[in-house]
Amino acid sequence: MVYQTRESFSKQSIFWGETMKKITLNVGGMHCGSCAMAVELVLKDKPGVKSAKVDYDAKKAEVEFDEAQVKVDDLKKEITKIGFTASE
Ligand SMILES: [Cu+2]
Repeated sequence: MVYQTRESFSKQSIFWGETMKKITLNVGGMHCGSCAMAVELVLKDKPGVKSAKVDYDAKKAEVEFDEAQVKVDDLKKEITKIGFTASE
């Protein structure tokens, strides 16, 4: 069955609550809104990332992720992989 039981759903929620982290990264090298969009997309694509919001004007990326699945360094790596810089 593809349906999730109520039990497994609540377990998952507890799990998320314990290991969820929200960080803001400084992103360098963006020169327009589509750069920001590209950064946002690679972050969102990363398993374990719950949400990603990149502010082009502020040059910052706000990422909510599950520390049990993905590390800050992995997120930074994804950003540098597509040609930008990332620092905490
Ligand atoms: Cu651009």
